[in-house]
Amino acid sequence: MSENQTFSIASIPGDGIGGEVVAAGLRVLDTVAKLSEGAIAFDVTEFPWSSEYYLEHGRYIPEGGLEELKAHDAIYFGAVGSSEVPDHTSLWGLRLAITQPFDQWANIRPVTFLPGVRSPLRKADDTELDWIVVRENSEGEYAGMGGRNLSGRGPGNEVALQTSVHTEVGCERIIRFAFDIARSRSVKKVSSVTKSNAQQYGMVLWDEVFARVAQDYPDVETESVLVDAMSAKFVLHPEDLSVVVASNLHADILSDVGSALAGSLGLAASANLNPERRFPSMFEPVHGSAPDIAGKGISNPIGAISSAALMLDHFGLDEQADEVRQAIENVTAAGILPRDLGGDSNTVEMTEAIVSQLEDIHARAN
Ligand code: GGG
Repeated sequence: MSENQTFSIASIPGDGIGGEVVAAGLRVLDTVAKLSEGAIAFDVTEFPWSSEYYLEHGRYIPEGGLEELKAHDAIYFGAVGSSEVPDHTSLWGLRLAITQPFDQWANIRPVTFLPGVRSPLRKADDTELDWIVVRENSEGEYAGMGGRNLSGRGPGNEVALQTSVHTEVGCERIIRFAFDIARSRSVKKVSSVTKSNAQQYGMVLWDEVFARVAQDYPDVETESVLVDAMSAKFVLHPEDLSVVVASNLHADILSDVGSALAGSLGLAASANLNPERRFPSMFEPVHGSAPDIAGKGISNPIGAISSAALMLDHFGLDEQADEVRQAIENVTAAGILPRDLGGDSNTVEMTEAIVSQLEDIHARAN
């Protein structure tokens, strides 16, 4: 590794438990920097953009805010969602206001089964399960196209349109991205998910692009599965999965099912990538702001810490990323678990246990 690499990170804790899980991830990154003995540094700038900020200023991201973010190597995001702001206002005001203009078109969401964590799937007891959901992150059902109209119909007869947009370019880039990931895995398989029997335009286009792109990857096994059948497959035959590529909405739902099967939504990590690196990519736990437990210090930091490991991968710090993932595995294998996984460790105790494992792993390797 070259000496003195400094990575600038924009941190946006956001709402609810976002603050505590982002603090946990930054504590782990601090440890990675300390263990590198000066070779790596993370220069973190915190942005206070949240629902509280919105209620005070009338917007989530101030004028010029995206320009400020653009100057960073990566964004580390917590969560957005508050009982005081409609969910569609907060999602479009903060998370989508970053992912869409920064063209973070690939959202990867690994489904990871950790040792010591009980899965609701009996099969997980004796079968190696590990797959990755690749979410189209720029268009589809999240295109924001549509409208509402009451005119000429009167109260009780309103009409609303919510239009999905699937472009050939958008389908092709995410499908190729999924195939490239599949090639790097031991099981070289891509499962494409649509609902093209019912949605005969956009999702048929997706299926056709999938079939065409697949011809360029003869070494990768493929299947096309309807989203309802794929939901059943997640539960009944998850051992058949390696890379699952789906539209914005379908992949969002499927990845929640996947992380619940792995034990909890609190475990799930994600990376919103701009693969061309024209804009910073954004790393965030899949979970939301969890207002029911916010402020109690008991949230599960594993999703956020695993997302920080994905950020390390993005920086080319593969060894450090693997050490963080190993530290998490060692902690759960030792039975140190947060509340959502049936344990009694709080956020800080979980984080310190992971930090301590990271130090041990690093010391043994060096
Ligand atoms: N950390 C992820 C987060 O806060 N997500 C909020 C949310 O409601 N996401 C829904 C979505 O992105 O589709």
